[in-house]
Amino acid sequence: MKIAFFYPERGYLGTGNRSIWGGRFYYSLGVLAGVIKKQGHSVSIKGGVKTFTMMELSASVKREKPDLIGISALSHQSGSVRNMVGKLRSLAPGVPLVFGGIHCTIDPEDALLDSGADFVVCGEGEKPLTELLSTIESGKSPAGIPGVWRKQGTSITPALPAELVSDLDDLPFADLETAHFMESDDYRIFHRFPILAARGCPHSCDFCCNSAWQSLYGPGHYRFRSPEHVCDELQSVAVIYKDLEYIQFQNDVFFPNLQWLERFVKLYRQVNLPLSVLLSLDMINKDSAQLLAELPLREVFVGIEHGGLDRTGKSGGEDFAKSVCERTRILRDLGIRLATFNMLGIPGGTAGDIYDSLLLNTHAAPAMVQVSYLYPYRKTAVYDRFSGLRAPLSYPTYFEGTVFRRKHVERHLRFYFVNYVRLLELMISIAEKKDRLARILFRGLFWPLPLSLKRILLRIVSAKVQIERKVFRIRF
Ligand code: B12
Ligand code: SF4
Repeated sequence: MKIAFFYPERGYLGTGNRSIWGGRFYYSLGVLAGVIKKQGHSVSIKGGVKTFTMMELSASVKREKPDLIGISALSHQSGSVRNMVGKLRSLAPGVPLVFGGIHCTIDPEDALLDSGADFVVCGEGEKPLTELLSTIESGKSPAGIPGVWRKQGTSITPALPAELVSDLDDLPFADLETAHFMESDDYRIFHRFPILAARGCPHSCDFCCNSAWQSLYGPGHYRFRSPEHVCDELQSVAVIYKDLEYIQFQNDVFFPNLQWLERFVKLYRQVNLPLSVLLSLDMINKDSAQLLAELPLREVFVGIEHGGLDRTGKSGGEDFAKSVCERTRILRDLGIRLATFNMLGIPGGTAGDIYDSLLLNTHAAPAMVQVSYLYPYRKTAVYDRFSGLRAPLSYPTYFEGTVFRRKHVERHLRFYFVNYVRLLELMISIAEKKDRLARILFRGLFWPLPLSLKRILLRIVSAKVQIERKVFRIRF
């Protein structure tokens, strides 16, 4: 069968719907394509690494004449999916339309009703999609396949959760050609290869959709590939793409335990490209850091997020602050470059929380920070807790339904958001120089002053303090 995948990437939509970036490589879609190909089908992917217009979509469907159309999307692209489904119906009447991805996993019924697709896959796509294709190919009725929700007219047939891939080493490497890796910004601009060595995450942060995976599958959803499988893939990629500058591990927790890390460190010598990894603070101790230091690390990302709140959204208090200081120091002492994730806009958050976040960052002394808005995704704890902030069903931007849309809060929080990195640089410099007057003036920026006064104060502090250490801001 001929399968055409569409991923309606619209770029990262900033304020005023301006596209800030686009063109990211979607590793898991590359794997899904590989699985389908192995089953003997031909596969094409459009989107993801490059946006496409409706005209391009039409031309592609007319040219390829697919037997089944698959659509993948995050929640923010769900509006585009609805428009696409309408168009695809007239372009390819009778061709089954299957929608999958995290948006469908969170709420399959809603995704089915809202998109108008024939099928929605809830959970991991490999097993349900291969089974669906075999069933359609053999002319049987596609009923009762775990993970595959179906819509016929107005009636919806729910399904049991899709079966998980129990051993991730059974999956093929991502099909880079089909997923157009060479056209992605990851390759063209950043010269990096993004990879996932794991699926799932052991934690359950209030704002994260990981809770949807956990409620479907329980703790078993957190799985790792073997170091051998990961390094084999990286070696084969490095042979083809000789100008790669680094490897970007996108799994939320870089390693599951010390044995895995030890083995990985040995095998990675064959690859030996710089690598960028994500770690949760609790994975950092003297033993793991010693092993990490043997790798050619470019940087280690850790989540500080917001105002010393721990991952359940409660104040982590001194314990959390102490943990940030101690664990980040272990890495710094070994010369490992740090980057932090920061999240602004937690409902109910105050200027004081932002001050605390900056203070924690000052202790961590990162070389880079990534700042993003909290988005209240449905079926997350944050969404349930702050019912006043409910996001609309469709998610046209990254700002609808966030605290930044609330007028009186927005202006003040935006002041800190826009100036966050500058404030951090100032705070680090003031701490290093032990300048008492500058510290008092700086503290004033967090008093309940009118915004115009805060702006003037920021200018005064900036003029007084010479920033000696620049912190790089990652635009996400
Ligand atoms: C790797 C990753 C990225 C990568 C790759 C992007 C991508 N599209 O996944 C990068 C770094 C580019 C990225 C960027 C962003 N990400 Co991101 N990312 C992830 C992460 C950590 C892993 C994704 C993954 O591969 N999971 C494992 C695979 C197995 O799951 P999957 O991707 O859902 O795919 C499976 C099934 O859903 C299904 N499937 C998927 N598509 C299809 C299609 C069909 C037809 C079928 C049948 C099945 C199917 O089969 C797949 C294989 O089993 C997730 C967290 C998570 N736990 O999922 C966040 C996550 C997906 N990201 C998220 C967000 C918000 C973003 C950003 C907006 C950044 C931000 N501001 O937070 C950008 C936007 C990117 C974009 N426009 O595409 C959110 C999405 C929330 C939502 N409800 O939409 C998540 C869930 C994290 C969170 N905050 O909770 N991300
Ligand atoms: S550590 Fe990261 S992936 Fe895991 S639950 Fe928290 S935010 Fe989500």
